[in-house]
Amino acid sequence: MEKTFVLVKPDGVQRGLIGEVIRRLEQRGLRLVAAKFMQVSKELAETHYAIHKGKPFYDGLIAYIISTPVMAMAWEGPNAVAAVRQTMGATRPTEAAPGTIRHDFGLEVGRNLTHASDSPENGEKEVALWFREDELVSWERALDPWYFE
Ligand code: DAT
Ligand code: MG
Repeated sequence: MEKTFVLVKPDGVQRGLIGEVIRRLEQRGLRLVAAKFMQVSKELAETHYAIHKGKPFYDGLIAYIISTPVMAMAWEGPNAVAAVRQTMGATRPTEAAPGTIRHDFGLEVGRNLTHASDSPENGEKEVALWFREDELVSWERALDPWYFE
């Protein structure tokens, strides 16, 4: 089953939106695999965002992500990566479609509330970066056949 990594970033946590993000992903039919409320270390933040190193927004991005706790999660389902990216909306809240989290709750790219993996490969990589193998729960939901064909 395809897995994707999701963060409720510090602004989402501070604004009390952890439940809203989880609600939307559950409602969509995705299955929770792991969750951890945590303070991010600078080292983990830099590894997670290594691809953006050197960009003008990089230092601000790292400072933001380590500023206060985050909710880190792994979710799975058919096309989990694409489905979750769609639920989050475009990176810039003003470009995100109405009905997406970034549209419905956000204004600025540097306060866009959530992270979600952008490809199945990065989903695997990011889940492995943020969670130990024994933190991932493999389970079946009674309603799975009504979400997964
Ligand atoms: P996404 O989070 O949609 O995958 P990304 O990987 O391109 O977007 O960038 C990671 C984060 O960095 C993004 O959520 C917010 C921040 N960011 C990206 N582009 C930015 C910009 N031009 N100015 C400020 N922050 C930016
Ligand atoms: Mg990204």
